[in-house]
Amino acid sequence: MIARIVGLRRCGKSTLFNLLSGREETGGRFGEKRLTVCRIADKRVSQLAEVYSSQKTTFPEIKIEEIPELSSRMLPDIKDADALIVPVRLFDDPVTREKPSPKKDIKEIDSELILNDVKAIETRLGTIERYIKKGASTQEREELERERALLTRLEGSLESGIPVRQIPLDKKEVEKTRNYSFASGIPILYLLNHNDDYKETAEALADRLSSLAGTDTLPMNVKLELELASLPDDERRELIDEFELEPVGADFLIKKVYNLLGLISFLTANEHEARAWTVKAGTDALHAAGTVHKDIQKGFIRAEVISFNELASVNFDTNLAKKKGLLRLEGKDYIVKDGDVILFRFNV
Ligand SMILES: Nc1nc2c(ncn2[C@@H]2O[C@H](COP(=O)(O)OP(=O)(O)OP(=O)(O)O)[C@@H](O)[C@H]2O)c(=O)[nH]1
Ligand SMILES: [Mg+2]
Repeated sequence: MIARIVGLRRCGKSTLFNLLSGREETGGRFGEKRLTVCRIADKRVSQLAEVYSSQKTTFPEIKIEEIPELSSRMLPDIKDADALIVPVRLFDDPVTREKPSPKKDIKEIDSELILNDVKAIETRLGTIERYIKKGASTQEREELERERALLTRLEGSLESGIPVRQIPLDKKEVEKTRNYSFASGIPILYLLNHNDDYKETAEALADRLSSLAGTDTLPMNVKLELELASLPDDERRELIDEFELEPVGADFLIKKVYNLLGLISFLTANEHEARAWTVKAGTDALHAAGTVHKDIQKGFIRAEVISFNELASVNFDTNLAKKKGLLRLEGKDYIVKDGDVILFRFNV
């Protein structure tokens, strides 16, 4: 899984990347892409590790890459992103002194993504036309015509400024559009990057944007958060208390991206390792088993499942959980939930 940071000039991309990567340098070298791996902090894993005296704890990770500019040169690099983190400037531009124009900026970013998708659609429509003319078989022809109808519909919406992520599609169409990896179809987290002067503006904008399909929002003062993050713990706490600050924190941001991707974690724990595993929401027990090990999937018998909160409610006493009927035996088709603690039973 990879999320990419993209945005307009001086919106705070490099500052955000430094916060997420724990780096202190002021910015990437000009035009340089930078990659970091962030872990999805999960207190439940640490708690399980304590209970089971696990030797190791393992958290899910997500790659985050900073794209230095939003240009047609860089667009191929963002197309395979699973999510985009888009900082939006809500402070006066330190170079031009221009006031923020967040709505205009958001539009501009969408236009750039949309333009790229329209070009891709036009190319594909041309190819379809040629195939049909060349005399495809009836079956091929029907398929091509269906594809052409879908692409034409998408093109119409795009041309009126609606990004793919906001176009209602059925399951089959979603599957089809995935093959094209449309840039405007990638889910977006708008990071409303504000200073003190624009805090309220950012919060109001977050409310308004939150209803858009395929997007999430987070108001944050990235520069301040980076400054706080680079302080020793006691100094940071002092500042937070003194100025009544409410930092969002990099962990919360990363969790937001994780959720935006439709990902959930299930947990496993024993004396060797306590671990959170990533699956798409809606994954069944059989495939969840496969993420742990292919052999467990092949030899799957059943899954012993309890939610983390239920397990915590009996003080992590599995026997008591069994007595109370909280520990369930689930089959292959059981849909795994976030925070399920699972023990897979399998044959080798
Ligand atoms: N007040 C304020 N200034 C910020 C914030 N985030 C970034 N800045 C400032 O805005 C300027 C640009 O920040 P960068 O992180 O370099 O932005 P960028 O998007 O990487 O910029 P380019 O790479 O030049 O496009 C710097 O002077 C930052 O200090 C913020 O949250 N609040
Ligand atoms: Mg930069």
